Amino acid sequence: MECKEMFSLEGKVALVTGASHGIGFAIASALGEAGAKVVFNCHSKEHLSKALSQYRDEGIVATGYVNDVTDERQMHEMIEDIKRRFGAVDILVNNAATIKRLPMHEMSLEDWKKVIDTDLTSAFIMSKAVLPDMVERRSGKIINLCSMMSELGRETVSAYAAAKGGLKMLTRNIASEYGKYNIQCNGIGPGYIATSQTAPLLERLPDGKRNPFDSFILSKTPAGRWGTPDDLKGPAVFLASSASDFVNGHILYVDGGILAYLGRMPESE
Ligand code: GCO
Repeated sequence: MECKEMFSLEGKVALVTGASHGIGFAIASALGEAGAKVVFNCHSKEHLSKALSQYRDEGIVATGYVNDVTDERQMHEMIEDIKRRFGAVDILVNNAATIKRLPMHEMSLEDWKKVIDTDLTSAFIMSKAVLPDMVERRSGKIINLCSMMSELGRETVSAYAAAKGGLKMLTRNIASEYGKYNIQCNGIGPGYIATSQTAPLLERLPDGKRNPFDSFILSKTPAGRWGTPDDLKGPAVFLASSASDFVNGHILYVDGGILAYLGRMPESE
């Protein structure tokens, strides 16, 4: 198969959860630009209408749903509706996520469960819903949005790290259990990407000085910059396309080199 054809998603139905903005929006746009029919969901009508016009501005004819990614009934209804309108889902991107930054001993069980349900259980719900058709067709791609926190911990993100660590192993288990049906399940592990989710970490201090976390990430990233959602577009098309048909159970870290790097020495005083 020629390389150009290998990376084409023409004729494929791609569903990206939580894709009204940020990383999900960039990934869904990339899959659309590569030829896929883009379908996405989000949790509010406001986000939906804003996202649809932004997809239109990018020349992408996207179809959006407003629902709750942790509600199995709603997810099955959406998958069945997609199947009726466009055909079975060929590419599922489990991107929907939330984060709660609190010291663990201050985190409520409710906060913990909301993060685990949104970031991990939703991937189980969505993957379980699309797998029967993928098995029947002996073809399918599932991409799970993992994280630096699939490998590393840090203060205040216990629930998120547990969810993203679990998502890494769910990725490997789906790959192990369904690889024989020519279904590939891989993960994308973004580094520190400038989005609304990380905005608090980048916010300037009241005196205008650079946020210490911002400086810290720059010192830990060989690329010397934060990533942007566009940095994830190419890796997503790769994992969604035939170019990755023999890649399975792999977490592709798109992190500017953070996981490889001990960190830049502070300037001597
Ligand atoms: C944090 C950040 C990270 C990033 C991303 C890194 O609080 O440390 O939110 O979790 O969002 O997941 O891969």
